[in-house]
Amino acid sequence: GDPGSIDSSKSDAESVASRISYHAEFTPSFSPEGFHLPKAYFATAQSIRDSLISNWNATYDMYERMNVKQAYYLSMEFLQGRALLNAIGNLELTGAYAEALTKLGHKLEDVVSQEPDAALGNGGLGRLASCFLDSLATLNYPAWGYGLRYKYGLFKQLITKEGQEEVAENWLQMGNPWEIVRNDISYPIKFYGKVVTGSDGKKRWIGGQDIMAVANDVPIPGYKTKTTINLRLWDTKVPPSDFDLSAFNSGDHTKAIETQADAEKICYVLYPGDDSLEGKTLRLKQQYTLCSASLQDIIVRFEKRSGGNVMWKEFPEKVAVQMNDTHPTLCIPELMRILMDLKGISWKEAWDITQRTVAYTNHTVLPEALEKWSLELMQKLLPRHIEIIQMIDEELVNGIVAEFGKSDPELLERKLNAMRILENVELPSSIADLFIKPKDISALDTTQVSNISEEEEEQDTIEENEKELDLEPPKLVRMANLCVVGGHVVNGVAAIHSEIVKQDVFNDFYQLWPEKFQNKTNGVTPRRWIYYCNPDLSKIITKWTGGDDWVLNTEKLSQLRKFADNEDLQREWMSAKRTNKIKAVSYLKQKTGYSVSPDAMFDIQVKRIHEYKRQLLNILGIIHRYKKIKEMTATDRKDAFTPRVCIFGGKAFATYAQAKRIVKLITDVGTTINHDPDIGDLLKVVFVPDYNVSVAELLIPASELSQHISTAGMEASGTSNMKFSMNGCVLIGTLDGANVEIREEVGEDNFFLFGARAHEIAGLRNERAQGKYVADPCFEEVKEYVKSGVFGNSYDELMGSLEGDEGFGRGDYFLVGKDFPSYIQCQEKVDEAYRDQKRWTRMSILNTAGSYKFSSDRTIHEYAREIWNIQPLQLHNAT
Ligand code: DL6
Repeated sequence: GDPGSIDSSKSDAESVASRISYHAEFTPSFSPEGFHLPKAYFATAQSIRDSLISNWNATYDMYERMNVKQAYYLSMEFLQGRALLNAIGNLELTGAYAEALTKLGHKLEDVVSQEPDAALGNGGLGRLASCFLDSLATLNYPAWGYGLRYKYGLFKQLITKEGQEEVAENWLQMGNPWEIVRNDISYPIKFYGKVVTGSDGKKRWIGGQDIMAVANDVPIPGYKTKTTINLRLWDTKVPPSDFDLSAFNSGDHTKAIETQADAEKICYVLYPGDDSLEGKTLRLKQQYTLCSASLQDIIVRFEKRSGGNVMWKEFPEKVAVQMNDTHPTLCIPELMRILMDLKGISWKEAWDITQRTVAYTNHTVLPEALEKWSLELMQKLLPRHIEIIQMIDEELVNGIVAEFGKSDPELLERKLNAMRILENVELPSSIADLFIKPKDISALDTTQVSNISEEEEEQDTIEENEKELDLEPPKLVRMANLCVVGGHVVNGVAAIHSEIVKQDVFNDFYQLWPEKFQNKTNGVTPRRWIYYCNPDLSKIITKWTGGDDWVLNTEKLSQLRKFADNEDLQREWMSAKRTNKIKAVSYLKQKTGYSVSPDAMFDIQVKRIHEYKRQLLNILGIIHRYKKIKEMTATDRKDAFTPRVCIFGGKAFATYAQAKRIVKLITDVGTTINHDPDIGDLLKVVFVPDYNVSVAELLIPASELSQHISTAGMEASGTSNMKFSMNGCVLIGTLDGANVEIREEVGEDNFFLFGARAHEIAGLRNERAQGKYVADPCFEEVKEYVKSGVFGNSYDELMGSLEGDEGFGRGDYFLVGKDFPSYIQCQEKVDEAYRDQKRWTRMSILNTAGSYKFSSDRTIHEYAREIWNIQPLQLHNAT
């Protein structure tokens, strides 16, 4: 029979069991005998995939027939995690699947844990994209994601004696049951070559290297809805005709497969090392592949849906393109190129269409993370795009001159320097003439020139030439500026961050176009991040809020507030937390070898390792605690400190040496403390290797305290803070990113706040640089302790970074020392609060209750209404 349909003569579980058995037999990825766990996982996934495909088809068909406006979320990262539990849960088949698998000899949870994480991302930016897809599908918004299908993801992190080591993450090794290869959907992608002007005056980009991008679709099911949207991931291949058979037959096998490897390597890894020119070229090729393939696909769909009557100016009424950070910036010149060179549209109209179509989300204010590409490299790889970018820059320059006039050359120069897309590139001469400074004019004074001997003049010229050779600054393309200019909306990802975007990072643009700037505070999906990852807590929430509709309407969570002191709820709440802690205890034992006590407070910091996120502050705080414990008598210790298990997790970028040193310090401190017989259960420090979505799903429900302690103003939002709060974890943090809004919602009594404020940071750095800084004695002591080698090494570079600017010194740019005393004091308050378990449980409940604003459903409604202008469309209404 049809394996995709449920047989109504059988119970759901029987029907599911027969679908699973069908796939085990007829969609085999394994040898026929046996039904071991990996095979059970595959057959189970394939059985649910049938339902997803039929819903996907129905959803697509409806969009096609109704010709609705669709939003497209372009992102270099999607951190999807596992899909199986989410899919069967969203289709409301969890019970049937659990029963069916039991009949077949397995437990659902064992089958589910066979699935490798789809780790096509790095951190918050990629996980946000995945949460957005979940909300889009759940809320029935017509929208798709576009990304790249990396064969190896980022990397797998091993923790060894040396600290972090990276190995390839071969997540596709066993195949991927969730992807559907669309061999009929592929687009040509060109690199290099040159631009020629045809006799009709049209520009054509010819020659160079041609590859193909092939579509792989991952169905994204909404929760309790038939709507199933699409994540289309591009894979790169050579065009079929490009295999050099004659080279192969003549024995030059390497040459024959070279072109193939050159195309395929584009989709090998996320963020390949970019220190070399080759690395930079590969990254740019990745970005262009994503933009070009996705836009070609969107345009084909638009043309098809327009029937025979394509009205290009209506494109923005059918298409919204969201650029997730600057990685997809090339959408702007690519859309211009397609519209002008391939569709024959004028510059003016193409620019209007482009601007109305694309919008840009900024996810970082770190200057080093704002992408700039070498003009020379782009000119080589994408010659036509550079012409277009130069033209956009020229129009921008003219606009700035028109706006700020020519009367104040200094102001004009400042504006041009801040806002131009091209950096260190000459201005058109008509404008450059405005900036001849008095000094330059005197240099033109012929009477002076005539006083200089020819020899001296020659010498000067040589020096000038040398200066030019040595110091000529590189010509660059500023992608963020191009995004701001080319898009109709720029948004930040939390209220404080959006203010910084307006007042600082893009202030000149904000003054010119205030209406472009918006805030969209991030959110996370309550399905994955409460309902599926924390079933025990979910049952309690359902019971106390009177139904499970909180999963869709998180406002309902606020009803828990009135029961925060209720003893029954408190008992149930603590018991759920304990169950989750016990699960975490066995996971930690299995992954790290350390045994930790479920009676201790679980204190967690999991996120990418970065100096601004200040894992260093956390570990120095732990060292301070360790030292104090050691200095006390055994009885004093017990009274003074609350037992804690301090858990860290996160990847350091492979070439980020300082971050890797932080990982090393944490693991070394763990080795010392965890083996110290004086300490016992009073303090444990564990670093969980290879942190990913699935590890987060296990740790977050078990957490009691979590740390979000970035230098104020530097964390755009943070999203794990939201997940922790939802799961009844109390936060310790600075006033940064979404912490600010979380604290407002959960109440200041239920958030441990410390540290300098964002507006104080610049002043504090200045003071520090001028030596006007009073060192905190405890901080100095802790640094000396580390330097003395207690943890096996003196950590010169790491400790040096916290000191002046000599030697290893970096002047403590992230103000770890400045915030250290208030952090330690705040941690003392945490210890005290935890000792009163009633008080702590109340804080925990109030965190969950106050977290409802941070559902990505809320965020997606805001994007849909205020940026994309798309409407929800439910399948059964339309059919
Ligand atoms: O907006 C999602 C996420 C924020 O929550 C984090 O605060 C922020 O660090 C992260 N930004 C990036 C930027 N990377 N780049 N490029 O990952 O975005």
